This record gives sequence, structure tokens and C-alpha cells, in this order.
Amino acid sequence: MSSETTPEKLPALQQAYLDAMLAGSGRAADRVVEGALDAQLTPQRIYLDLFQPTAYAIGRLWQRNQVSVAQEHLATAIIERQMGELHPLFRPQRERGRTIVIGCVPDEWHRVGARMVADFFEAAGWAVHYLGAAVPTRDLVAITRETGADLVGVSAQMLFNLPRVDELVRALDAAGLAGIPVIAGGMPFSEQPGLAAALNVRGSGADAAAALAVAEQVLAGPVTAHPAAPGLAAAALERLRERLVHEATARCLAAGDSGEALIRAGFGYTTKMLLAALTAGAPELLDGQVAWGNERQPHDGVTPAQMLARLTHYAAALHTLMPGPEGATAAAYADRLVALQRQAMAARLGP
Ligand code: B12
Repeated sequence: MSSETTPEKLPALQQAYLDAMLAGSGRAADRVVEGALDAQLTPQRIYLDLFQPTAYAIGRLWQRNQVSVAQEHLATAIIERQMGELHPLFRPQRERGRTIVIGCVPDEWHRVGARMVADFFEAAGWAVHYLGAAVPTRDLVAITRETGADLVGVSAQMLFNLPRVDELVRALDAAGLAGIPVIAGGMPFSEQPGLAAALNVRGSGADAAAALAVAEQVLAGPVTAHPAAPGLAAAALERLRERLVHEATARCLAAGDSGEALIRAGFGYTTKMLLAALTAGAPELLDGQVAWGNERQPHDGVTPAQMLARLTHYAAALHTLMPGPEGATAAAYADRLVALQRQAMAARLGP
């Protein structure tokens, strides 16, 4: 939100709201929202300037092991309750005569952002069908058809869910609904605006206000082209994923590493990340993941040196199992993970 419209009280309200959340007090959080309404903050600004930054702050604190999962769940539950209470204030002044279907891709459990976007569209007079978390692709396609939607909005917060966005566009296409534009949002899209084009969606936005702006742009633009064919390297990796996880885990265990189930789960996650980056054709998406892993994983009992050893075995297994040009592309992405991990460790040690 623009700084000239930011009331002086906002930083104090933000701090009080975060404090209320850390104390786990819904009542204290209610008092902050009441104070914000008294200070003439619109409900839209309460969403974007209080709820959203606080959720991000709680996420960073969890990542650093400074708040528990329970504290995060409590804070999220308070935000969702308050959104429901503010919802009547999103009643539109006039009808826009447009319909949006919005929800999260399969396996995506972060629904608060999509719900915020839904409320912004409602206030702008759209007919809104908000479906919440983890919506099966075929059901999203079906409701798009049934409602005669003008636009589909999807949320993908986790990098590993990006291939699901691409799949949705293809599923709409296969159902004869290619003319209905898709817009997308979530952390990867906020960090990399170029992702939208790579995943065949028509636009993206970093917050609910941007979502509304991009929707109007998309509707004013030309009808979409058919999506490009899925990447060969991603398709080849998808076919190999189980063998790859098995082979990489076996190599770690043979080298003396222990905790088979955790190693296997970790490689499952790494493979999903690689698939997402390959689908988007964007190796740089992996960089943030490695940085995130170095901050979070020591709290889960995995040292940076262990991460490096595991990633090295993983890359070696991929080189062995995926020869040929597609293999070379996928292996280059895996090698990037190893190089990034080395860099992260060197940066930690200093010059
Ligand atoms: C609450 C929360 C959860 C809750 C969500 C519950 C719920 N009811 O939604 C639960 C417990 C389920 C959860 C689970 C996980 N989480 Co979580 N979670 C969060 C947290 C703290 C807040 C999310 C939130 O509400 N944000 C506030 C909303 C308003 O912001 P937003 O989603 O970005 O939405 C805005 C924009 O993105 C945009 N937008 C969103 N959707 C759309 C759609 C369209 C069409 C458009 C145009 C725009 C748009 O507009 C929105 C509104 O302005 C975040 C921290 C963060 N940075 O977001 C971590 C975070 C996202 N989670 C994280 C992780 C790691 C996980 C787990 C893997 C943890 C685990 N080990 O199980 C799982 C994954 C689950 C899954 N498969 O989805 C990490 C991701 C790290 C990374 N780099 O990938 C984060 C960043 C925390 C952290 N700092 O480490 N999480």
C-alpha cells in the first residue's frame, strides 16, 4: 500500500497485532483490529497491512524455531476468524457482472491468501466462488464450467506445487475451456513475476489488490493461446522419481548416513522442487529453497554438511539414471543445488 495513505498509527498497530498473536490472545488481536477500524483503516488495508505481514512474520519466526507450530496454527486461526468477521464490510457498492472461481491447487494447504483475494473481488462486485485449500484439478475444471466463470484464480504457495498450476491450464484446455484465463499467486509468483508466462497462466500478483488489477488487465486483453508442450526433462524426471529417490537413498546409506525414512522423505521433497523448477524452466527458483533449507533444517536435526553430502549423492544418482539430453538438463539443475549448498556453507564460514 502506498506510504502517503499509511496512517502514523500503522507501525504501532502492526506491532500490537504481532504481540497479540505471539501471546496467543484472540481478544488482544480483536482490540487491535477495532483500533485499526477506529483509525479509519479500510478492511482491505487491515488485510494487507496487518494480517498479511503478521502471517509472514510468524512464518519467519517458525522457520527460525522461535515460535512453535501450535503458535502458528493459533495465529492463523485468529486471522481466519477475523476475516470472517470483517467479511460483511466487503459488500460491493455495485455489481461488476463478472464471475471468478478461486482456490488452491492440489496439495496446497495455504488458503488465507486465496481467501483474501476472494474478498477483494467480492468488494469489487464480482460473483465469487472461493473453494479454499487443495482443490482437485478436475473439480476446479467442473465448477469453472458450471458457473460460467470469466476467470480462474489459483494459489500455489509451495514451490513444489507449481506443476499443478501448469496442469490446471492443460486440464481447462482439454475440457474445451481454453478461452477462460487463469491467474495465479502465492510466494513463488510474488518472488518471480516471470513465472506466470512460464506456467502458461495469464498473469500473477503479489497481493490481493494486485490480483484485482491483473484480472482487469487480462479480461481486457486478447484470448489466450494454447499452452506449450510440457518440458521433456520434467516429464522424464516424473517417470523416474521413485527410482531416483530409491537410488539416492541407497547411496547415502552405503556411505554411512543413517535415518533412512527421513533421507527418503527429503529426496522426495528435493525431487518435487526439481520438477517445479524444470516445469517453469527456471533453475533460479531453487536458490531460495536452498537458503530456506539452511535456515530451517538445522532445527530439524540435519546439518549443512549432511545436506551437502545428501545432495551430492542425489545429483550423482540423477547423472547415472538419466543419461541423454533430458538428463543433462535435469542434472544441471541438481548440480546447481550442490553448488548452492557449497556456497551457503562457505558464506557461513566467512572469508
Ligand atoms: C499459516 C501457514 C501454514 C498453515 C496454513 C493454514 C491455512 N489455513 O492456510 C499450514 C500449517 C497448513 C502450513 C503448512 C506448511 N507450511 Co506454511 N506457512 C504458513 C504461513 C505462516 C502463513 C501463510 C499465510 O497465511 N500468509 C498470508 C497470506 C495473506 O499471504 P499469501 O498467501 O502470500 O497471499 C497473498 C499473495 O501471495 C497473493 N496471492 C495468493 N494467492 C493468490 C492467487 C492469485 C490468483 C493472485 C493473483 C494472488 C494471490 O495475494 C494474497 C493476499 O494479499 C507462511 C508464511 C508466509 N510467508 O506466507 C508459512 C510458509 C508458507 N509455510 C512454509 C512451509 C515450509 C510449510 C510446510 C512445508 C511445513 C511442514 N513441514 O509441513 C507445510 C506445507 C503444506 C502444504 N502442502 O501446503 C514455508 C514455505 C517456505 C518455502 N520457501 O517454501 C513458509 C514461508 C514459512 C517459512 N517462512 O518457512 N503453513
